[in-house]
This record gives sequence, C-alpha cells and structure tokens, in this order.
Amino acid sequence: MSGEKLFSWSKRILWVDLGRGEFREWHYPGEMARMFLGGRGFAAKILWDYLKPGTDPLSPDNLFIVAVGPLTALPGPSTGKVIVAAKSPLTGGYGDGNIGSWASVHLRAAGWDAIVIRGALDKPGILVVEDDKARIDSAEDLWGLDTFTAYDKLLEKYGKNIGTLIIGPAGEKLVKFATVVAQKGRSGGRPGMGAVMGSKKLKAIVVKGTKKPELFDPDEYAKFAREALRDVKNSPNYSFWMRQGTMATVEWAQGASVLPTMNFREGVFDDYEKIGGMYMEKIRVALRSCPYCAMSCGHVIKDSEGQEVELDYENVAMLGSNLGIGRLEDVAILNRLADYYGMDTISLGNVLGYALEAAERGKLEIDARWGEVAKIIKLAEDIAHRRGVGDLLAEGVKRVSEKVGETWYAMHVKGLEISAYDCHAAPGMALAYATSPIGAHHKDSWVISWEVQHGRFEYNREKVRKVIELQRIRGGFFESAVTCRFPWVELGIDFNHYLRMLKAATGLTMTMYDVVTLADRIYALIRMIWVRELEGWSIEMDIPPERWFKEPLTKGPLKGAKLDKDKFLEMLRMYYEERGWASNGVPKPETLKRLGLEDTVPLAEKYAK
Ligand code: PTT
Ligand code: SF4
Repeated sequence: MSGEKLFSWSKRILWVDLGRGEFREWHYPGEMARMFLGGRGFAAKILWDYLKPGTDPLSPDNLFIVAVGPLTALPGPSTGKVIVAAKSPLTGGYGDGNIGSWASVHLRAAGWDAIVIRGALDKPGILVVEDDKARIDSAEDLWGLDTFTAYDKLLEKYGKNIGTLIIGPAGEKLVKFATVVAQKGRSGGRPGMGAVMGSKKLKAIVVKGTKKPELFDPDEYAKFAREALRDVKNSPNYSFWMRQGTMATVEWAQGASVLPTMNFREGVFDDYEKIGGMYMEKIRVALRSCPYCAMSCGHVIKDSEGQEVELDYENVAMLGSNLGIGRLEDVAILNRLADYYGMDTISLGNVLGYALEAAERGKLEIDARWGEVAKIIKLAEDIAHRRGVGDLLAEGVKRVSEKVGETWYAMHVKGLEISAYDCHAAPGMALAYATSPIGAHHKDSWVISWEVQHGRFEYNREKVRKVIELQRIRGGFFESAVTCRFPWVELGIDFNHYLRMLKAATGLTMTMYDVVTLADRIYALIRMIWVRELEGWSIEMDIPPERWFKEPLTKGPLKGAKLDKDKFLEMLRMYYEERGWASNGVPKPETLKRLGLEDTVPLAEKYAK
C-alpha cells in the first residue's frame, strides 16, 4: 500500500525535530489519504497517532502541524488555504485554524502535504523549506517584531515569491489565543496556534516551491474548475458579495437580533449602521484576497490612525458592538492591532467584553468602560505584551472568569471563546457552538441563517440534523480538502463541483455517502483526542454559556428571549444519538469500529457511558 502512487497528494510529509535539528521525509500510506483526505483529517490522525497523551501544549513535545489538502492551490475556486493545528494551549483539546496564505501554494509546489514540527529551538528561528530541502535560519533579528514588519523583512530576505506563516509578540509571549499570521490581514488558528509556535521559539515558517502537483486527469480538472469558476461569477450574489463580503453580515445580524452586543448581553446595537457593510462600502480603499481567489472578500479601509486594515464581520462585531464601540474606523484599529500582534480577534473581543462587564460589576479593576476606545486599545496592547492586568486577560475568558469568580457571563465553550452570533434566540446555533470540534466556533456549522428562516424557537431533530449536515460538509470536507468554503456557502455553487474536481485531481470517487463517512470519522477521532487529553468527558463540555439560559435579552424585537436548558439538553441528546455517540458525548465503540477507528475503541470502552 505504501508504494502505491497517488495523484494530487504528494504522499510526503516533512517531519521536523527542532530540538535535534532533524528533518525527515515520511511517505505515508495511501490509506491515510483515502481515510482522512488532508488538512484537518491529517492533523487529527497525526495527533492521535503521534502526540504523547497528556502533553503540555506549550512544551516541546506538542506537535505543530501545517497541512494542505488535495484541492489546495489548484487553479479553481478560492483554493489558497492552509490548516494549522496542534493540541491547544487555550482549551487543552484539539485545535486548528484555516488561513488564506501563499504558504498553501508554496507547500503544494514544494511537494509536501504537511509539515509536522516537534521539539523547540534554543534561540528564535525560522523554518525555511525550499522544495525538498529544509533548514533553520536565525530569527534573532525578528523576535519581538510585529507580524507586519516581520513579513516585510522576510520578503526582503527570501524574495517576494514565498509563502509565510508568522507569529507576533502575542505568540512569543504565549498569549493563549495567539494566532498565526500569513500575510498582513490573514490570520488563523484561533485556539492558540500562535502560542504553540512561540513555545517552540519558531518566529516564522517560510516556504518556497517550484513544482506542481501531479493530477489524475489534468484536462478534466481544468474543465471542471472552469465550470465551477463560471458558476462563481454567474452567481446572483456575486456582485453584492464583491461590494461587501462578510461585512454585510453586520446589518443582517442586527435585523435578526444576533449581533453580539456588550459581551453578548444583547443581540442589537444602536450604532450598527456606523460599523456596517453599507458604511464600509463608502470608505473602502482596496480589496484584497487569499491566493487563487475570484471572489475577494478582504475589504480594506483606513482606520482612525490612517492605517489600512482588512475587515471581516467577525472582527468588526467582536471588537465593535461587543465592546460598545460604534465607529468603524476605531474598531479597525483594534482589528489591525490583533493582526499586528498576532491575536485572535474573536477571543480578544470576548476577553475584553468580559473584562468590561466584570469591571462594571465591580469584580475586576481595570481603567476602561464600554466604548472607551483609547483605553480599550491600551488593554489590547497590554494583553499582547502580557503587561499588568493584560497578563491575566491573555489567559482567555475561561481562566479569567474562574479567577474573577464569575463564570456565568464568560462566553466560551470548552475554553474557546464564542464567535459573533448571539444565541439567546438561536438554540441551533448554540448547539453548533457547543459541539464544534475546537470549542465555540461558527466555522463548522453556521446554522444561524437557516435557523432564522426555519423557526428559530424550535428545538427539534430537524435542526439537530441540519447542524450535523453543515458540520459534515464544512468541518469535514472543506477543512480536509482544504479549500475556501465561501464559493459554496456564500455564492451557492453546487457542491458536486468539488466532488468532480476531487475525482479529476486525485482519481478518487467520492459520493455524498463517502463525504458523510469521512466527516464522521474525523469528528469522532477529534472527539477521542479530547477524551484522551482530558482523561474523560462530561456532557458539561458541550453546554453553551449560562448567560443565554439565565438572562433574557432586554432590547430589540426579541426582548425577553432566552434559551431553555431542558429543551437544549434534549437536543444535545438527539445530537449524540444521530452521531452514534453515548449519552455522555463519547463516541460508542461500535460507531468507532464502523468508521475504521479501531485503535480508539479501548478508550471509548473505558469512557463511553
Ligand atoms: C477564523 C476566524 C474568522 S472566521 C475570522 S473573520 W470570518 C477572524 N479573522 C481574524 C483576523 O482576520 N485577524 C485576526 N487577528 N484574528 C481573526 N480571528 C477570526 O478567525 C478567513 C475567511 C473567513 S473570514 C471565513 S469566516 C471563512 N473561514 C473559512 C474556514 O474556516 N474554512 C474554510 N475552508 N474556508 C474558510 N473561508 C473563509 O475564510 P480560523 P483568513 Mg482565519 C484578519 O482562521 O482560526 O479558522 O478562524 O483566515 O485567511 O483570514 O480567511 O467572518
Ligand atoms: Fe480568501 Fe475570501 Fe477568497 Fe475565501 S473568498 S479565498 S476567504 S479572499
């Protein structure tokens, strides 16, 4: 099996041991590609097989994984994406993120499907991968620099035609929600992937490749890619998308009463128009995108300090309405600083929101109140540098709330902060957050728009199935094929385009049944990683924040709305049933066997109840 030829996959993974200065090429078995596809699937498989159980996420033994998939960086719709993954220092469980980056293109061109990095350097360094060769260069001159300056210096040193993954001061200082920044304004790895790089003293990864992936049927692939791209351009949503991208969600979220406001107290914000897509359109100065994208969504404005910033809905909602800041140019400063220092905007918005609320309640001493831009900016900088109270806030909202002693308004699941959709009146979205494989993130199941249209106050099996359907396609397929999901999500191109492109690229025929099996396998494996790393599991891990059950909305058309705990628990039980997991949320041994995950069965036998 290991001698078998594969198409599109290079079948090569680069293993790097930073401590020993060793570089090893691993020809993984073809079975791994068929069972896990790439990206998140590979990351989960590698972490399950090779991460020592109980590893401290910030110790040299953690594995930092960079992975592409069989559709990554092929000429097709929005394919320039890469996954970063590791055991998360924020949650203690599985963590990953998806970044638009030239590193994706160069990794494919260098002929690697993934890089797995173990160990730690004594002094700051850069992992440089040039086609088959890898080495460590010194980063002593870059350590301490923000990601924008470091990016410019890397281009100066290695040339413009490279892919980069960089950390900023937040990653160096082990801020628990530090991200990896690809190029100015593209950042990912919410659950502290930047801190894992920082703990390894790895300032950056630079990749340069000159080859091309070999495809099963290049002509067929080109034909299918052209057809998909034609549908992107012909989508009725295309022109509005090009005007506002994800920023249109501000107005939508306000209309649906889900715009996070004042630490998710409310779902409407009086000044929403001042931070919305319509306003952004008027002051936009540029449009940027990830590599290989024909539907660019990086809308750039000038912030209050005159600096250019690429905006997205999540960033603007979490650093705007959630903090009571109603001026887009001010919000943009916080967005820029998060990219500049390498911190996750969503977690930053949450931890700042929590701090402002705790201060208002007299539980935390900080010199800032809702909407006080300059003071909030100072706090954000203190977090990045772990100065003063910033050192505590850098630990993330779960740990901060435990220290403060008020946890019911700490907005997280499993330690990962909630992204920008309030769920007082959205039990389906609350379930999506509760069961996301990395903690509260919308990326696996953005069920909220469907839910708002199809009965938001219902707690039923149809909704549970919708959450799972989206998790399978978004979290299972797109994260493992590693290509942007927006052409499908936002422009509605037919999902079959992807299956056709995959077949032509790899020769692998995948039906929807195979997609479901793949996704369920990856989900079950990730859950088993959590079970192993946490030494057990409790249903409490899948419960959304208490605020949504306890305290109703006090404003807007949905005033009085809150979640019903009993009904939510009933939905969670349905979710476990649909997935073939036991009533405590651990996959049942028979489910794991059916998915081909036999080596996880003994652990499930111990913990599934
Ligand atoms: C993603 C999360 C998101 S999801 C946003 S905005 W979004 C935030 N972006 C941040 C940012 O910017 N800077 C920063 N310092 N922190 C940030 N944290 C937040 O991170 C992103 C786009 C977006 S914009 C989305 S939805 C889609 N996400 C995809 C995904 O997850 N998978 C996939 N196959 N395709 C996707 N396409 C879209 O990509 P995380 P990016 Mg980001 C600046 O990383 O950890 O996955 O969390 O990567 O290159 O900026 O593209 O309204
Ligand atoms: Fe990147 Fe946006 Fe294009 Fe997706 S749609 S590849 S996130 S620019």
